Amino acid sequence: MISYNRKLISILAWASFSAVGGVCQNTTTPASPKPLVTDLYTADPSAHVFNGKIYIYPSHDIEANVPQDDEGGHFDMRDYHVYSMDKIDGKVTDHGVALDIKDVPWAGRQMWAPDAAYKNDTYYLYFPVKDKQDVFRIGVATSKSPTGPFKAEPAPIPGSFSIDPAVFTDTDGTTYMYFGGIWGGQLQRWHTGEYNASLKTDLGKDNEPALSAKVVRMSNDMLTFAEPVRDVQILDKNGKPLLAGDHDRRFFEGAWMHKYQGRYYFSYSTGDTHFLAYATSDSPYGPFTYQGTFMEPVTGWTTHHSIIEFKGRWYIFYHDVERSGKTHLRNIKVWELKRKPDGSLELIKP
Ligand code: FUB
Repeated sequence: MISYNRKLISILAWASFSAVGGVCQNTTTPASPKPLVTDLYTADPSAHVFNGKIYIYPSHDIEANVPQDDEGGHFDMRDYHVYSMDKIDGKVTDHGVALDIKDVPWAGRQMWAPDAAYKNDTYYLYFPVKDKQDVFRIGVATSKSPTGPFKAEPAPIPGSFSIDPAVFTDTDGTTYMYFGGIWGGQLQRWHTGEYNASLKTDLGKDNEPALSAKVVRMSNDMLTFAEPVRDVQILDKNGKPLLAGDHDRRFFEGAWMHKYQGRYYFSYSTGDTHFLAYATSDSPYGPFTYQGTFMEPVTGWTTHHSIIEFKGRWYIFYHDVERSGKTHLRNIKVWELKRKPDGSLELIKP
């Protein structure tokens, strides 16, 4: 019920925002956050700066006529497009289909939120998709161009599971993958290390530590994990792990990592409470200390973002459902991310 009230407030706030035509923040962001793509539905935008240009790797939402359920069956996507922008309020170029599910030999259904990385003179596209047994795995595909087309490896990354890969290369050149998502993202099904298909949402143990996102160092070839995956532990200010029942703060899905002035910022969606939250650490492995919400709910159920620095300013790419009003037909947007002098993130009220 709490979550429905919040969504209602968010929708009313959004309606009044739209009615007055939005607000003007400054000259480097658009006058109001408009959908960046209007001919397709796009979501989960992972943005990167490669060779001085912004590239966006989103999900490509489609109307597949699958009924909505708590496991996200209605998100039945089948390919990826890559987009580029020379500047933040500039033209958005669609580079066409970068990877199609029919070209991933092990894939079954549901191509969800991807991410990309550059190393070894190669671009890597990381993507979660259910295998033919309906278990989410993370695949990797390569290209010599940031816009693809990408060629998928013949099998998922060994030892990978769940969804929402976010790949971060540290200032020392080491690359890490953060991943995971509960409920439809299946993270809870792996909590013993073995897959248990009967766990549909979470573990139902509200007073125990929340399920954690995962982090793993990538091998130099970027195609495999270099070590066993670890938990991304999020602690409160007293050093206690966030609890599973703490739906306003605990990790749900949509991890992202960025580094600012030597600190690691782990940001994520709280899922059923629809916030974007963040936690910080001195290490890419954590433990991370919870810092707060930095974006209030958008329209639509899901909340998924990425954060980049471009020409000395920071931006958040995210999605809402302005164009369709439907949870599974989303549109990506960009907005400036502001910080307080101590590095903490200012709250965005969409
Ligand atoms: O796009 C499908 C799923 O919805 C993503 O993987 C989640 O992060 C949520 O945005």
